[in-house]
Amino acid sequence: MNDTIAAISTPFGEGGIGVIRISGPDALAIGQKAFHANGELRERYINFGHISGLDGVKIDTGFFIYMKGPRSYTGEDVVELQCHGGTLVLKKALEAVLRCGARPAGPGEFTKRAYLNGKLDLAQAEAVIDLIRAKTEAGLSSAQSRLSGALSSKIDAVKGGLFKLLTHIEAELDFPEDEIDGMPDEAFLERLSAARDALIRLLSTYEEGKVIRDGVKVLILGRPNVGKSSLLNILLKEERAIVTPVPGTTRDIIEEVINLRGIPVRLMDTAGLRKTRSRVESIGVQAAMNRVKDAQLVLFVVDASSRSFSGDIEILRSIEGKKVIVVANKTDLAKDPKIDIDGHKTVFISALKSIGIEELKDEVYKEAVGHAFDSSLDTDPGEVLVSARHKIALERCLEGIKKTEKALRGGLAREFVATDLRWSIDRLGEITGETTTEDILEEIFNNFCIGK
Ligand SMILES: Nc1nc2c(ncn2[C@@H]2O[C@H](COP(=O)(O)OP(=O)(O)O)[C@@H](O)[C@H]2O)c(=O)[nH]1
Ligand SMILES: [Mg+2]
Repeated sequence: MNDTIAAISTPFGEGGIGVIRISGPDALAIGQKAFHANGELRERYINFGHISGLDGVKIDTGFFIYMKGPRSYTGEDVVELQCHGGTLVLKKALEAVLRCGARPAGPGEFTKRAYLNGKLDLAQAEAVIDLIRAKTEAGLSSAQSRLSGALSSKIDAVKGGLFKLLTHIEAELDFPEDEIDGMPDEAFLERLSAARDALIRLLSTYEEGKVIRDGVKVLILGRPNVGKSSLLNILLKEERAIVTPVPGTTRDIIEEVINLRGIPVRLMDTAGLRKTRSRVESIGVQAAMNRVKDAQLVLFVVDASSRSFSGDIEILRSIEGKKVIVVANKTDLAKDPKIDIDGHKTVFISALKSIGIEELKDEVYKEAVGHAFDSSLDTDPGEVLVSARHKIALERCLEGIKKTEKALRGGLAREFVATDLRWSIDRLGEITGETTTEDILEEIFNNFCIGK
């Protein structure tokens, strides 16, 4: 962290403005070599001037913003250069900055420095990337709430409780002759179980949190001409897939992301499943089946007006074990349709007449999240667990607490109780970053983009 890093922090491509971020002990000196202010440079002020290389040739006019550490994103001296957001302009401006002595920043390196300098804890740093990638309101507010420290303070509260217990035991161990009121096992166990309950509660939100952040993959499957593409179109509210009365129209897989009751749903429309002599179509059929494994939910579309469902049932049985909602389409053509396909949950719709679509969305939400959609429900988005890494740490902490309880109940020496407890506390520290190993840090920040 002794060197000074620089990167283009705005996305690649053309834009109104582009920003080059420089961070490190020499940020100001390097920035000043590449930028020539029209007046006297001031800190935390938008300084106008131009960027040029060491050779003095002007690259672009722009602004120079200097944030002296620790009052900056990374906690170090930071300079941000704004110029026009052209690919070549930015490339040349960055080259100039690098030639003036900065090193190209690696992925997530600015945020990593912010973490190492204590501007953010690890859970907050992870929230930064979720915030950037959020696709729905729910995902965004979850990331914002974690970035402001909601999850961290929850973890810290549990950790603080466990830590108090640990200091108590350690005091008993260190000063056995002093009359420290030993905590009775009962009281000890009570506090452990409070911590355990808090962890279990948090862990129970993981399925929902994961869906809010990562979304779900939903595969639309069924025989030809049942209305799969029509269903995709109506869910998308646009004519994305070609719809014709000719069976076998869709061959490629068509993928689109929709916002369904706040969760990002990746919808995949596929070729109708049938035996076919067309080479192109049979490749499409194979491609559809290949996607089954990957999908979290299958919308299996059938034609409600048809007389027999044996062909549908045959296909459904070939994907046994998958989460399936049967979508009985074309109810406008069927009077009083009653369909029972191997007892699968069935929603009746008409993609043509737009009937039953809201009910279908509710069912998809229920299957994906695990409980019914309720717009009046006002859960704090920060109280939802979204990361597999956090989940594993919490589960291990839970294991540690159970071991501690067992050690206490079994009357083991306090030393052993203390060891288990300390181990559990360290697992919580992995979430906020106090006890995270270097390779895990690497992995987390490598997921970031360069410039962040
Ligand atoms: N009556 C009626 N026709 C529909 C409905 N949904 C789709 N269709 C028609 O069924 C035919 C096949 O639809 P399409 O979406 O291409 O089916 P796919 O082959 O499963 O993708 C088209 O002529 C659609 O207009 C519906 O709900 N009611
Ligand atoms: Mg189709």
